[in-house]
Amino acid sequence: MAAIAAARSESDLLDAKGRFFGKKGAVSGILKGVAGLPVEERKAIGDLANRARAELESAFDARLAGIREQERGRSEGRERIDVTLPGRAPMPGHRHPVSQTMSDILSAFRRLGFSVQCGPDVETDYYNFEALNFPPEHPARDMQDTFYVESGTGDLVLRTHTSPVQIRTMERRKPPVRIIAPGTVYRSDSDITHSPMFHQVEGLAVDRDITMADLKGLLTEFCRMTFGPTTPVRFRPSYFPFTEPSAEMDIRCVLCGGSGCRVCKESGWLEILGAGMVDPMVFGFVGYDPEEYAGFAFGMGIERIAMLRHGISDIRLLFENDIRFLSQF
Ligand code: FA5
Repeated sequence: MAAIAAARSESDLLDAKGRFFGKKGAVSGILKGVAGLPVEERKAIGDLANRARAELESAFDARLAGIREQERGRSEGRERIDVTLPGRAPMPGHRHPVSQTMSDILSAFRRLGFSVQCGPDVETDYYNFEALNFPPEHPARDMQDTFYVESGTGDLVLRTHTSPVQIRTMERRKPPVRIIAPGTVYRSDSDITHSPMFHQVEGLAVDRDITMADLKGLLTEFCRMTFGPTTPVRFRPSYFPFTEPSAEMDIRCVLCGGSGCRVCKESGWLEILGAGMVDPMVFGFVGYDPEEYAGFAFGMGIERIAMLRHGISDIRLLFENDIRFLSQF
């Protein structure tokens, strides 16, 4: 009885049971010995021994139930859910700096009277190049290092710019046209200011009496809205097959303030867009009369603008998806 009472766990208790009731156990020994007793003692000793065994067995069963009950209580205590503890708040996300910049740019142009148009990422050679006055084999095609898509016909590309949306829009509509076209574009480019996949916003305005002064005025106003009224901007002559004359627009490097750094390649300026007056050849492809209408177009790189706004020195940071970097914006 003392051994049963002293057992602290189920295995202690089974040990004790083995010692008394096992083949060579004390109780088993007594029960076996009863048979060898003189007849007159056999009945009395036998009764006593059986009673003792029954008492021990029921003490054993009671202790076993008690130990199991205790263990259940202990594990329930360990596993209990405290419904009064505060929950774990999910980390709130926010828009990627490229998406933020994109939507700011779109809303600036919407306020300036432009509406949004989209086009496909996988384009035909005709829309990406030919209708934009890049004839086959023309050296201007080398300005954009193109990813070609295996298509059997050999004329599909991942669009290298958003300019094909100009053609798609003018094919569908008569002037006046005032659209912007945001989207993803692809080039085989990779360094601290160029990535193989990036974003552009295209702009196109066609109407009677549109001049280069309208283009300069619009883009200067856009830069004021996006970079603040005091950021210096400049226009440089440039070349695109689908605009004539063509220009590129730079803003003062916000990382070095113009003194020269790795990002602006020591020039103090960062190119943000290409632009120009729509070439009459392009109007020929879409059936607009160049004697009646004139237009301007521009295309800007969104990553470049996000980098300038936030002082980011390497374009690749925008695509590595390191939360420590992204959570700063
Ligand atoms: C163009 O893509 C012309 N379609 C722009 C245009 C539109 C000119 C309408 C005239 C009229 P460009 O190749 O220069 O031009 O690219 C435009 C902008 O995209 C650049 O100023 C730059 O900001 C950005 N850009 C170009 N390549 C990359 C690249 N690999 N990674 C990130 N940004 C890039």
